[in-house]
Amino acid sequence: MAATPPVQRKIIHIDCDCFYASVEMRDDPSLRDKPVAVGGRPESRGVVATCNYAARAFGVRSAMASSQALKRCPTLVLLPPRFEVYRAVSRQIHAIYADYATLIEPLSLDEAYLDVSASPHHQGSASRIAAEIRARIAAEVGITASAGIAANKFIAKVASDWNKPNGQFVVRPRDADAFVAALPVGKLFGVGKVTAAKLNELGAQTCADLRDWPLAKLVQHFGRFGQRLFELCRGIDERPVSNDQPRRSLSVETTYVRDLADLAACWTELQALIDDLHQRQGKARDAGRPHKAFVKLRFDDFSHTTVECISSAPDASIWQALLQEGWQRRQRPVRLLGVGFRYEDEAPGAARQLNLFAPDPSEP
Ligand code: DCP
Ligand code: MG
Repeated sequence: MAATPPVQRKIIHIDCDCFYASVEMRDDPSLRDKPVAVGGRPESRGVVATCNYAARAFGVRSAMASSQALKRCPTLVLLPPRFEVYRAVSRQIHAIYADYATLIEPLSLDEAYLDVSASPHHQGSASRIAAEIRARIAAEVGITASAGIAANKFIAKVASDWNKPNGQFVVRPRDADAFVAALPVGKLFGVGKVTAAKLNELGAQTCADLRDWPLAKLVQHFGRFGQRLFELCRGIDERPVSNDQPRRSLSVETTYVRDLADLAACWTELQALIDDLHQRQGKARDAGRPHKAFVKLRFDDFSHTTVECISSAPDASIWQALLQEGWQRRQRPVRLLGVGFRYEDEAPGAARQLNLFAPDPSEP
């Protein structure tokens, strides 16, 4: 007999505020009132990994070229990343989470879902549990975190951004319907920029707009994902909090100090990346058989493109064809190349890290 799920779940999504930058401000309090970013140097074509909220006020953002960030904010303090320190801090935070829930799904170094439906703490009040976790992170680790509390993962994740930084937001079950109705479609889990633009073009700006669409129309435009959209725009998300999720993608990429001038130069570099990818695939015990292979290119004008095909064991000719097609699309010098595999059932934009706490060979 299948187990019946609890009537009402209590999920906390918790996410540290400007994580790498917070750790840097903790370790050097003189940075607190300055705009701070962590990332690569502009001379070596570095990008911003993250920045504090003072820097965000100048328009600095994650993944922006550092040169661009310094243009927007000339007083920006740009620090090199210290990944070992961030990993140690992450371990401390995840140990605190473990005091409050047995069902924990880590999403990244600074982010996790906790299912506290059966928690004995604070008479089961998820809001009070979240507040206590955040207070302990502040006191014991020295950085701040924000939390969202709701009956499912999708709403909890959106809610954790609501009172960020250093805040929390509860969406009670009776308020969930109105909360979701007002959300722009881009907030839906799995809806990236491209899908959001397509939905907007088709006339849906908010989840309320999308609710007017019959299921058949959603499936017609978005295939299998249409069914998910139908549920999500109504606030329905039954995904369990799971600490044992299958891998969805594996990739390696490199930004080159000097642009790769032509297709031949790209192919030489791509072969090294493919070797690296195969090595990582060998080490990733949770990686099954890939479903698709992809090649990603970023050009000197920062435009980028990804080409993929269905293949579980691509040989050199397949990789070469993918590269060639990507290159043909712009025919410009290339600053970044990436290769990767996708596995079945990948939710868009949901790439998982290889292992949260292992050294990541793709890091600079
Ligand atoms: N990160 C990165 N490159 C990105 C995005 C993030 O290297 N494009 C790193 C740096 C971040 C950390 O991951 O500190 C956590 O990512 P988040 O998306 O949670 O961003 P932050 O914690 O920095 O900021 P926020 O306060 O918005 O959560
Ligand atoms: Mg964060």
